[in-house]
Amino acid sequence: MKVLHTSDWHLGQQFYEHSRFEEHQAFLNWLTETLAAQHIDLLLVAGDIYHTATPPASAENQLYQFIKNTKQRCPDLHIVIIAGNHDSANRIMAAKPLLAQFDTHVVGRFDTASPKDVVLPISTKNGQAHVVAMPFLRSSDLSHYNRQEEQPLSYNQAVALAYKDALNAAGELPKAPLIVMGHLHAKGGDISTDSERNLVIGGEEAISANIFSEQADYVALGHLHKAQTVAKSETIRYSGTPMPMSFSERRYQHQVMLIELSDSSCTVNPLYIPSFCKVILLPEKDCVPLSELCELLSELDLSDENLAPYLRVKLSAHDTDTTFREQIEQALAGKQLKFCGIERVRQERNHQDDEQALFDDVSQIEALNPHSLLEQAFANHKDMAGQAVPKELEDLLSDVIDELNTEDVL
Ligand SMILES: [Mn+2]
Repeated sequence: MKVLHTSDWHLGQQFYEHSRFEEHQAFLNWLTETLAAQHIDLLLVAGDIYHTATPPASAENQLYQFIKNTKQRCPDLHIVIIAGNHDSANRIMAAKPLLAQFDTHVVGRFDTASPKDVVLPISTKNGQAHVVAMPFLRSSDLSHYNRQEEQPLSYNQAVALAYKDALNAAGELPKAPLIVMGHLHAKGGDISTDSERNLVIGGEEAISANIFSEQADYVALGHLHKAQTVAKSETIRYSGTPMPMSFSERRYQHQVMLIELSDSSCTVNPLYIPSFCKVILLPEKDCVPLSELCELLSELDLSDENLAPYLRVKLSAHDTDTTFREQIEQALAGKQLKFCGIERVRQERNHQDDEQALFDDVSQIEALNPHSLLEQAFANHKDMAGQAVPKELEDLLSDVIDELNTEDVL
């Protein structure tokens, strides 16, 4: 049985105020072709179908057209869709009876009183599987658990309980390969620098991968935008978004996961998604003088691009020519572009580790702040516990950091 796992489409999203409709359409067309070419039996979409709880009608239309077209091309295909934190559970569920006619199963909400509702026995022409289709869990979905316990459960504990109940319900069914779907931040996942910053700070809401059970043959996750394995397991994966969600992802290859499941084995391989709409940042590295920047812009050759690329421009804040906007506009005149603004850069970063820094883990960056490290060192030292860091020492550290900054070492 062949399964394809994708997530975080964010249909209806705008990128710097530009509609992504055409880009989404190009992806969906590619997906339909890929599902047909790869003879896929089951498509899993692990949440965040839409970008907002009230997507534009065009985005909903796009999803339904995709399902209709794809079922025409691949009549035997089954589809499972779960709601993510961006989706409205009710809206996703509204079309459930109609979508069922297209072998498309949608799960918007988890009900603690009926965990079996998220367990879907899927029977394809090349085999069967049970899918635990767990949507994004809001605290309010889990409040019933708290009424049963003496001690209130943490969010993470309640989520673990929800998965346990659903997996138990799946365990009561006749034996078949088990797939678990979820939309959450599982422990160990990397965070993309810009586009998910507001999701989780310092990994506080990250949930241990243990909750998915050893019984699961494959765990299809959504929520994090970079494709990755979780807890070093080849079969617990985020597929990531199909397209860049920020300029930091401009050189990253987006992907979907292709899973081959049998009674005894599970192999997973990524399939790379073509870039349908280029994301360009100029200059790529350090800022250059305005005249040089304008030259770079005039030289941009976009004749090979199907869809107008996104372009963002960097200019040093020290460049004080007040006509910079006009000059940049002039350099771009007549070019088919989606302009995403001019970034005034105060301080150049060190670009040595640019590739590496693409998806820096926010918690790691926070942990490496020298001042908080100093505070921690004080708090942890047996002789100084409870004492504040002396001001002289703080100042000394600031001086050293400033010095290193001017030498461009940090
Ligand atoms: Mn999400």
